[in-house]
Amino acid sequence: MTQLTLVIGNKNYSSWSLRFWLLMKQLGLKFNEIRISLYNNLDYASKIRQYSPSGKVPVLLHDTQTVWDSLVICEYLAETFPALQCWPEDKVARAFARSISAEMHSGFQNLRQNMPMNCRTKYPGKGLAPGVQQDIDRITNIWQESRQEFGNGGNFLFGNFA
Ligand SMILES: N[C@@H](CCC(=O)N[C@@H](CS)C(=O)NCC(=O)O)C(=O)O
Repeated sequence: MTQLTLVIGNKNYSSWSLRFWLLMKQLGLKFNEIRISLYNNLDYASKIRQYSPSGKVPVLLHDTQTVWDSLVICEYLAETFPALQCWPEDKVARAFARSISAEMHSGFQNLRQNMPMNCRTKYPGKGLAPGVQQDIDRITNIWQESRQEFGNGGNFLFGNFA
């Protein structure tokens, strides 16, 4: 019997955390959740370090294995549970999905810095610093292209979720 635990921050403020919680829920995986409240107390960093060598969340604990950094967690889940289809089945769609995921993982710094996530509220126009609109335009473009090229089979960017 394998034990999966996802260590995350606050789902409202940490998009890194929310993404993996959503993915694992959507895949129907049974997992424990350890939630660490980020930034609002002094010892959150040492709590994260109990689980994460990088000092960042998300972290996946699978039996004795520790897996950190979003894209690697995604690849690990895909390898460990191949029947769940973490990535699109079609090779061309899969390459596109991996490309935009990597682009998201390493990019959009202007947007990240100036418009941090907070799902509970709206601040229209706040944080529209130089470069932010270009990031937003690129994301819109990614979504449109994904839907147009690969979205026929369902309502997600690549059609059906899995
Ligand atoms: N490259 C990492 C980045 C993760 C990341 O930046 N996580 C933030 C969550 S908002 C974090 O752990 N911040 C805590 C800190 O920097 O002290 C990944 O892809 O998982």
